Amino acid sequence: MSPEDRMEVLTRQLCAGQSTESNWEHVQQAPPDPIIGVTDAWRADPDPRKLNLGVGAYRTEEGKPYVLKAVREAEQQILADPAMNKEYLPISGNPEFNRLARTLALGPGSSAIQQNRVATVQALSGTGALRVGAEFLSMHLPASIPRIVYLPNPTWGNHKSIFAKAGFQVREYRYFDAATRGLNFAGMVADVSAAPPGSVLLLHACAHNPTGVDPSPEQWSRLLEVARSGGLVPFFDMAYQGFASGDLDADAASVRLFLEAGLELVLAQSFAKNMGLYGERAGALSVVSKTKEVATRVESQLKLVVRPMYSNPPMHGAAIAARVMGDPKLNALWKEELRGMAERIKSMRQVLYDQLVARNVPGDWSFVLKQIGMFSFTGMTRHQCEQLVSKWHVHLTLDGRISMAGLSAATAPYLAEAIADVIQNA
Ligand code: KET
Repeated sequence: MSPEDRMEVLTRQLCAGQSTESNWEHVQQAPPDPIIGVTDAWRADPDPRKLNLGVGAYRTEEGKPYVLKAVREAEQQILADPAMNKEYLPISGNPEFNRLARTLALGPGSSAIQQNRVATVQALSGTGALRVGAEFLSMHLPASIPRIVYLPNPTWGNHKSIFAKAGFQVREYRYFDAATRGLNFAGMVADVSAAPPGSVLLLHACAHNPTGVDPSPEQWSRLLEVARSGGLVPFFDMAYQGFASGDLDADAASVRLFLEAGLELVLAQSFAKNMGLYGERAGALSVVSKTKEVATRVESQLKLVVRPMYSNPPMHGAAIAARVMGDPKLNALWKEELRGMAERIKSMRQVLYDQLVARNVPGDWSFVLKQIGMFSFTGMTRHQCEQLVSKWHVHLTLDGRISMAGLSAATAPYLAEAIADVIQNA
C-alpha cells in the first residue's frame, strides 16, 4: 500500500471510530539535534576518558558545571525575601530585568534608551528572543517586503529553523574563509550589498558561533554603511556578551555602533553563557524604533506574539539576573567571575596550541589562539570528527567545532593526542 493509500485508510478508520493503529503510526524518527544530541551521546558513553566538547557550556578546571557565586548569592537573597511570590509575571516579563538587560547591551548613555525608543520583552533565553523577534518581523514588516533573512555561512544551526518557522526565506552571506580561517570580508560585503531592501540581516554581536571570527571595528563601520544604504533590518544575536573580551561593554561595541548611527534594530540577548543561567532560560528581546510612540505600539504587538506562544515568561532566572545586574556588590562580583571565565577559556587556547605544536601535528594551528569566544573551529573533516567520537570518546559537533570552555589543563593533552591521531590516520 502506498503511504497515501495508507493515510486514507487510516483517516477513514479514524472517522469511523474503528482505528486499531496509532494515529501517529506514520510519524518518522527525527535525527538527534546536531548540538544538544552531542551531550546525549556523551552521557550515554561509558568510557571514563570521555570529553564533552559539544555544547557551548562553561566548565571548571575540574570539568564541572559552574554556578556563579553572584548567582548563588542572588538566589539566597530571593529565597529570603518575604515579598517574593509566584504570581504570573506580566506578558512582557519582569520590568526591572528588561530595563537592566537592555541597558547592559545598549549602554546607560544610549540615546535610544534615554528617549524611550526601546521596547523590551523578557524571553525564553536567546532562542526564545530570536523566535519572538522573527515572528514579530514576519507579522509587521511592511506588506510589500518579502520576508528574507540573511544568515552568515556558517552560523549557529538553530538560526535557520527559527527564521524558517516564522515564515522567512533563508539566505546566506559569505562569512568564513576556510583557507585563511578568517573572515571573508569582501564576500560578506558583496552578499550583504546584494540583499533586497527590507531584508533582515542577522549579525552575531561578538564571538561568532561557530567560527570564533569577528569583524574588526573598521569592518563593523563598513557593515553599518552597507546595512544603512541597503535599507536592511539589522538583527543582532548577542549570546556571548562578555565572553569575547571578558568585558561587557567592549563586547557590545557592534550593537552600540549601529544604535548610535540612528538605525532601527532588533536585539536578542541571552544570559545563558555570561551568567551561567543556561537552564533558567533568561533572555530578552529588544526592538529599537525611531520614536517613542512607535516603540510603545511595538511593545503592545510583542505581547500579542508572546501571549498565544507561552503566555508569560518564567520568573526565577530573570529575578536572579535582575539582582545580579542591579545590586552593585553582586554586579562587581559577576563581572569579576565573567572575566575569570573568559580568561580560563583563553588560557585553554594556549594550552591546546602548545600541545598540538609539541606533537608536530601537521598544519598551522595558530588560529586556535586567534579565534574569539567559547569555540575553536578546527577545520577537521566530518570523518575526522566521527573518529574523535568513536575512537577517542571526544564528543564534538561534526562541523569540527570544539567548545574550549569544556577543556581543562588536565584534558588538553588527551585532546591533542586524539587530534594528532585523527589528522594523521583518519
Ligand atoms: N545564539 C547563538 C549564536 C548561540 O550560540 C546560542 C546557543 C543561542 C543563541 C541560544 O542560547 P540560549 O540558551 O537559548 O540562550 N548556543 C549553544 C547551545 C545551543 O545550541 O542551544 C551552542 O551552540 O552550543
